[in-house]
Amino acid sequence: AQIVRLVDYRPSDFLIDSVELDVSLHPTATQVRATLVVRPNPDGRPGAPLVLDGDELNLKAVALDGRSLAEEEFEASPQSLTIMQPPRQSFTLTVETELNPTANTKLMGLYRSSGNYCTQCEAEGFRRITYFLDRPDVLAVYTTRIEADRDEAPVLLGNGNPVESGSVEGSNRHYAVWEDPHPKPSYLFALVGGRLGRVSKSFTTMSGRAVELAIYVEPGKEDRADYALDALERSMVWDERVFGREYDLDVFNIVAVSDFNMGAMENKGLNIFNDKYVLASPETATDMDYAHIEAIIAHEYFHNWTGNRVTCRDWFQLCLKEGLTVFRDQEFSSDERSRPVHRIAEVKTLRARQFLEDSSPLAHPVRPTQYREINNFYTATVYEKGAEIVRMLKTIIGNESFRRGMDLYFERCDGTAATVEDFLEAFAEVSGRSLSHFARWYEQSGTPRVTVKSHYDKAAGTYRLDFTQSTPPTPGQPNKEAMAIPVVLGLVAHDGSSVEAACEQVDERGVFILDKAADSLTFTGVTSLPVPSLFRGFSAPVKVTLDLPNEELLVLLQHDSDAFNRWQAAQTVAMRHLAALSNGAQVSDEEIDAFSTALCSFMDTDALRDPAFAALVLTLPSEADIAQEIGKDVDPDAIHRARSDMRRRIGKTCSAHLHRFYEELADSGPYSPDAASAGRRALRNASLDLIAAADQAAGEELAAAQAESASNMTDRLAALSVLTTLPGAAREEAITQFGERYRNEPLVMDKWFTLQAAIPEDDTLERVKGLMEHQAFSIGNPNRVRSLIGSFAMLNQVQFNRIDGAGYDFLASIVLRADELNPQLAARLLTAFSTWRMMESTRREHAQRALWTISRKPNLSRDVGDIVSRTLD
Ligand code: DPP
Ligand code: ZN
Repeated sequence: AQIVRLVDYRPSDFLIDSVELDVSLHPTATQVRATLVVRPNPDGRPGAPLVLDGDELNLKAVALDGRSLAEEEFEASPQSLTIMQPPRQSFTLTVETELNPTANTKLMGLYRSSGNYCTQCEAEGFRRITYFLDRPDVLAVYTTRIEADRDEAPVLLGNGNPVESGSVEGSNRHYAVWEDPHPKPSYLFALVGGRLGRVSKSFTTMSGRAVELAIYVEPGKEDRADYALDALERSMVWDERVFGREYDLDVFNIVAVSDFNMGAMENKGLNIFNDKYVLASPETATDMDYAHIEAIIAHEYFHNWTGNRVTCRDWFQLCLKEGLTVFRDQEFSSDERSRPVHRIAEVKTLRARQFLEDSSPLAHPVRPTQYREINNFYTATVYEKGAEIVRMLKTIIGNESFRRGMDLYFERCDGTAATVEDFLEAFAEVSGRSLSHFARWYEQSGTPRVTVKSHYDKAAGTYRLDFTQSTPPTPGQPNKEAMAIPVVLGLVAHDGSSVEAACEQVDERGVFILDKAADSLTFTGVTSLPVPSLFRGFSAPVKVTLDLPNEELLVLLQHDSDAFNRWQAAQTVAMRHLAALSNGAQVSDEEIDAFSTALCSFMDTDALRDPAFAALVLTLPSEADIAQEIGKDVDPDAIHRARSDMRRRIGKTCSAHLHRFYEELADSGPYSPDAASAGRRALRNASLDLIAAADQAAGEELAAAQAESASNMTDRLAALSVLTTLPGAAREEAITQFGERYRNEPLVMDKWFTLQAAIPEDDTLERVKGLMEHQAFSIGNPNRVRSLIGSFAMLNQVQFNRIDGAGYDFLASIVLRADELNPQLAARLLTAFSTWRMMESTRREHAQRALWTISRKPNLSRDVGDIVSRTLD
């Protein structure tokens, strides 16, 4: 397949100023007439032919300035339409295509979900609707007329503002016309037609304009959209307050659909969401679901400025909108909830997904330099590491310069298709700093490793920290250069007081920029041995190796003023024990006891002050985290045993505390999804998990009772999750009951699939195969497939990586089956193999064989072909 390269970018030879789309919806024969006003681009090649992109299109007619084109004047295939000698000035091209939305299982372009019509155009889906210059640097204003059967689609929605609607004479059809005055790239186009319920609310912007906000959902589920609507309003207020950004249309519509490849899509004025990220009620959604809904509603809304008003020049710049918008939604969630708790959650995700990707054969720069299939670059690296870069930039230049830089970026780039260089230039200008070294974060892939050694000279009163950094080789980048790494740091005394010591290279905010391969900091006036607290708030996306003994790290758990590093200290000590146990080393009872005792005293003094934080401290690194830490010749069974063993030992030592929390934090009053209430539930359920690890009988009794009597989904699911770790009749009974109770709630059945797929026992693979026959499962629905198959492959370390290779063979067969329907979904599942080189040799061989089987299949999609070849490389 063809490779697209950043260095080959050149401006389009033509521009399209306006688009009039007339779409007449029909289940199998939708008619589309596109009227494009086209002109040669002054920056393009003069006299070039006009080559429009298509994808599986069926051309019905083509006319230029109203005249039907003769056969020799154009060339058409399902994949493109070429006008050989277009006029040298502005002209009108009219193209008619016919689509079959019912047969569109790729969920790209125009398709049907539960009978409703909807679209997905990012990245290259608009070319599945009509022939077009389907690239983000071609910005046009759009008018859309949508016509449909009144019974089939009483609701008709488009981008922008509604301008007209009415009946089609002499038929049961009706139409609506939508006008979007803001020039936009084709990937932001959307339309919806269907039977939908609606909730709405009016919002007044900072300059006093009225905007009608509405969310459309499956009829009967309107009350489950209230939380999303509230989150939308809070997002709008926040973006005005924090970034001075106001909304710019008369309406803002969100539609929830049940078949969707991504989380959601920021189409101008008409966001389309995976219903998983809209619908919530206490009975069907967990605290985590509520948090995700809030974050994704905010994310898509924030795209209105970072992505839509300022869009991307080409797809290599994807991080320009995604990294920045993730940063913005993270800041929003931090302001709405608890900042340290949210920061820890962000970092856990970053490590679990992005660090993993960065150490795998799929590693790539935040701004890739080439791709075969752009859909495969909607990755944790582009999104999450992209957000970390923006956060580091803010740390380096300071809050005030950061805000001024954002203002300048908006002012300068509004209405344009911009690049990462345009973005950095705004900050360099307002701060007066060169960002050319910093820009390497966009170019160099791999996670830097920073090693720190400490030296205390009591007689001289000096304390020295020696830093070294290195980044391992990644595909296409054998040699690495030093990065500009902001280290936010402080010194903590053993009694908990903070040490005031001077060091020239550390500014008054505690920021030191490590921009060489090696550097040292010397603090003077240090009268007793301090404990260094480094990378406070996780100030850079790096892996840190510290020479501190466990006892000193545990001083930080107790005393650091930085909550992130308190949590990190406990994680680091736990990880040392877990890695040692997994590698077959003996860890003495005294050592584990020292850790457990530190947890107990933390629980005594602090846990109830911030239960959400305490729940995070009590949760050990996951099996996948431990595998990543070990890095090679991984034996997932040994890791599983080690983690179970450590949970059991902590559960025993801390038993009294855990039981006390379990009782004191019992459910009181009606459910509320707010962060404080969610935190209490999180701590109580984390306690239950450790109780069960230490005492199966006690755990089973409590969990079975909770699964039965819980008044909300968070507690019910947590109880069932604990039960899944305890084989036996009680578990099977609880699983059956849950499945019966929620059989008509697809999003809850997803949770049921996930829990069962994650059971770390030998018969889980058979269970998963059996569940594929369940009436609630469907191979065509991405949420179902990800819940059952994706969870098995990504969450169940021991069973996916079975020593007999059956887990790999199973995933390979599903990938091939899914690829025939939905390549994006298949490619996503396939990324579960990206850890294969880390495994010990027997598993490695099985995985390689399964990957070969996939790669040899004829007619693989470009999506799967690209991932499988990079994974094997
Ligand atoms: N809809 C996806 C997102 O918002 C891609 N733009 O991240
Ligand atoms: Zn996004």
